[in-house]
Amino acid sequence: MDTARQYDGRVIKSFGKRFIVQTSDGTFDCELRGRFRLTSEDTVNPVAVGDRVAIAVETPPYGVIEEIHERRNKLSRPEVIKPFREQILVANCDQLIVVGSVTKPKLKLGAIDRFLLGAENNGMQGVVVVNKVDLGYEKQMTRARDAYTMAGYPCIATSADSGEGIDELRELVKLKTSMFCGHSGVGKSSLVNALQPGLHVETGEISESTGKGTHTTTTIELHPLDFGGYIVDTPGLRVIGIWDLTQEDLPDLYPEFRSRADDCKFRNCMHIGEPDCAVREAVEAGEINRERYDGYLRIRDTLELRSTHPKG
Ligand SMILES: Nc1nc2c(ncn2[C@@H]2O[C@H](COP(=O)(O)OP(=O)(O)OP(=O)(O)O)[C@@H](O)[C@H]2O)c(=O)[nH]1
Ligand SMILES: [Mg+2]
Ligand SMILES: [Zn+2]
Repeated sequence: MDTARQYDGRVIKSFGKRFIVQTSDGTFDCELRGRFRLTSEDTVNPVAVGDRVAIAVETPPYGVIEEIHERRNKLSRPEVIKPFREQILVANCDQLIVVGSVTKPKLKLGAIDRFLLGAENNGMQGVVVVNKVDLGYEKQMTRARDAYTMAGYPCIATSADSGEGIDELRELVKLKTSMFCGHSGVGKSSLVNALQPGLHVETGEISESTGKGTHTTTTIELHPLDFGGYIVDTPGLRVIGIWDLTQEDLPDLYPEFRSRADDCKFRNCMHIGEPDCAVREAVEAGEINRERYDGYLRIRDTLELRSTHPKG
């Protein structure tokens, strides 16, 4: 006789073959029904942190994941050991909160742009947070505001130390799933702790490919917020979610280019010097931020053309 109780829940943490699933009735320690284990050869983890799942609980606190609900989006990377396999870092993440600091370390718009590309490339809302405004450096804040509000991104000034902007940030993350990213030392963990004191975020190990073969395991965790929503903290990374990009993909990932590209003479205009390019004209007219545009050219230079890319 099947006396198991059924719940819908969210995977908030995983340890190898075990998944912690949060439900309206608390959290359960779950494993997978056998049939999920042998899914696609191309995927490392058939169930990812962030997945919405149906579970059966017979002997609390243990349960079994019976079904994975359709994913709205996912953020993945090539698996470290077998790079042709996909490793999903997080599923169903609404926002990428891209954090920079006015100083210590100094503000790098190019770094923020790269993370925003990761958001655009994976169907997440990008949000820019410039932290440590208690240290002054108003010019840096203005520089960021010019670049990102013109591009259409929310851009807020915060200080985890003084509390400035924390209420505004809390409104932005409320009832959503948000992943904090940005270079090391900008104050991601401090902001997460300021949002919900006592959350006591410990960042797991997650490393990026350095091209030198130094990798470690990945531990990503969704922290439920008292006021609704989930937060994922990450340790300093340089990129996220753009490992498969080619030069041709890039223009579409800049909202302020996207909205003008229809007015370019050429349908596949890359906005790099073609005649009658509406994007270049907007840069000249001060309607597209020049630093963003120059950054676009620099990032483009680091990418391959599709014809030379495995995905081509
Ligand atoms: N003045 C000032 N210092 C801050 C602020 N936020 C964080 N810090 C300091 O900056 C340092 C780095 O903060 P963390 O929160 O650890 O930065 P992080 O982005 O999580 O860094 P990683 O985990 O290494 O990626 C710590 O010494 C914090 O005390 C702020 O708003 N103002
Ligand atoms: Mg941290
Ligand atoms: Zn153009």
